[in-house]
Amino acid sequence: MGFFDRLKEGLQKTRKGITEKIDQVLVSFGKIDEELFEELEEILITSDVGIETTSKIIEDLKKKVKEKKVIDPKMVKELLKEELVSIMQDEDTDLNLNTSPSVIIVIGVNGVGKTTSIGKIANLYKQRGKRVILAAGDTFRAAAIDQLEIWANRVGVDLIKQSEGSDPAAVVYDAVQSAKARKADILICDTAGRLHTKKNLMDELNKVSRVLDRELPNSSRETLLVLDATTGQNAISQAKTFSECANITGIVLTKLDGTAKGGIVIAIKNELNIPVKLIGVGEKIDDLQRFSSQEFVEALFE
Ligand SMILES: Nc1nc2c(ncn2[C@@H]2O[C@H](COP(=O)(O)OP(=O)(O)OP(=O)(O)O)[C@@H](O)[C@H]2O)c(=O)[nH]1
Ligand SMILES: [Mg+2]
Repeated sequence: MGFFDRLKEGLQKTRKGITEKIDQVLVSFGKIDEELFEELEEILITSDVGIETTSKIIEDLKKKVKEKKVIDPKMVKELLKEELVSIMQDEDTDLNLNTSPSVIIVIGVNGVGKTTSIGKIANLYKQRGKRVILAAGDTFRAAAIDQLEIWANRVGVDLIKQSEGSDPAAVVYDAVQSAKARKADILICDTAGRLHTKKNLMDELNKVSRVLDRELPNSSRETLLVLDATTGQNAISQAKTFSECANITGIVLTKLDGTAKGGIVIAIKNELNIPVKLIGVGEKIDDLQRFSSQEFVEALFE
């Protein structure tokens, strides 16, 4: 299956939740009036686009309808598509991995899909001929190390690990030395999503970050925050919390296939000042895609 069809398939539920409902509204209205906008507004809000972002979309849409003197409700769909693409603005979603080694740190609360996404990212770059090393920086649970090891074996990349409970910064230090010795192109570090307190978690991330600053001062680094699309508006508050202590360079939005409320992408793009770089559309190894607003809207509405 091609990339675009895979995206469409991953967005099935959201297509039902947003697009089909919008189509129903547009065919059921004989003219464009306030009530039609209210119906559209409700569809967007219930799809997790968020109140703030929805208000802006509806306002802009009303303006466009007026400017273009549109009278047929069916024409509203094209205008809405345009509006969604423009509100999401396509930034540069390339991962900045210009040095060898480059580092990717993957952070986020527990269960959002960090480890799985690391496996998928490793696969993506291995396929492109890059030498990838994984660091098992989630030492909080033994199962976390095992899970990453399974991914490392599946993809065919090296894993640097220590025992459960060891210092994640020490694991990352080891991994950096290996990455240098083995001339790796990309080092990807897993981190714990679950610790006793938020402060523990943030201290741990800071410590890992300091090791990388010291050991690889001139290396490209991506700090990717993983957010679970099925958690809705909660994802936005997680991003705000992590932003306070990490210099997040991109978001990986997982489990888009598992929600009818994929409108969360639109809210994230509009409310946070962080680019969505990758999206997860399934549990399989190649179910991770580069994000493009244009393609997202096309896949949603086509
Ligand atoms: N459907 C679907 N499931 C996903 C996706 N990404 C991850 N998952 C699933 O989400 C679950 C949790 O994923 P993990 O990768 O273990 O999450 P984590 O953030 O590493 O979790 P902790 O290590 O507990 O903090 C697993 O069952 C994954 O298969 C996705 O894009 N789509
Ligand atoms: Mg994990």
